[in-house]
Amino acid sequence: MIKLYYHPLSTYSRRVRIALAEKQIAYEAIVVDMAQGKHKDPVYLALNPYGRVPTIEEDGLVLYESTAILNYLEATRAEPPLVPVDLRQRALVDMHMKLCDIQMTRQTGTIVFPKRFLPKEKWNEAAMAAAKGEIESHLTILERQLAGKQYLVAEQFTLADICYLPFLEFFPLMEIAPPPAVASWRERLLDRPSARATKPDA
Ligand SMILES: N[C@@H](CCC(=O)N[C@@H](CS)C(=O)NCC(=O)O)C(=O)O
Repeated sequence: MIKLYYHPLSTYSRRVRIALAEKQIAYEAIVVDMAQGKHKDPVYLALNPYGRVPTIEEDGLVLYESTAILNYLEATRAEPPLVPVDLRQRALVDMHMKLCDIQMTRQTGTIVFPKRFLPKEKWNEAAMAAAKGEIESHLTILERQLAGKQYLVAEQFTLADICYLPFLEFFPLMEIAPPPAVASWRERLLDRPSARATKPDA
């Protein structure tokens, strides 16, 4: 059985938990107590030398990096499919997964981490404003790509949507008002049972 090392508030872990839920894969969930620094404990570092979550372990294979884990789950458990059959569409899924990590995730962390975990006097407000601007520019591009569509690629919920989903949760906290097609895509994604089941409490 797959072991998943994760934290309930971790966005990247949530990607993996959503895919596991969508595919109804049974797994052993192991919380890494990050508040206690357990992700930097030598025991965990022996598994994932970067000291981050998520990590999965199956039959001696240890895998980290959420997008690599998503691709592994898809390659080993094809049903229900979370990528299109058509190879050109599949390539678009890969493109969007990559772009999510380049244009959205770090910028979201720059705003959300201080807002959730640091006192206001420790916020780097210039960096936070710059990150917000980068996200808004990215959303302008996504808006054009999502116009008239339900999902990013091939009218199908895919790994590309999963990559974005946990980060879309933070628009209110980031005070980002998404343009209309992004807003309805966001609602559609956050309403999925797999998203509801993995929504962080805090
Ligand atoms: N690129 C990694 C990012 C994972 C990541 O940064 N996870 C955060 C929690 S959401 C973490 O473990 N941070 C602790 C650290 O960087 O020390 C992935 O896609 O899995």
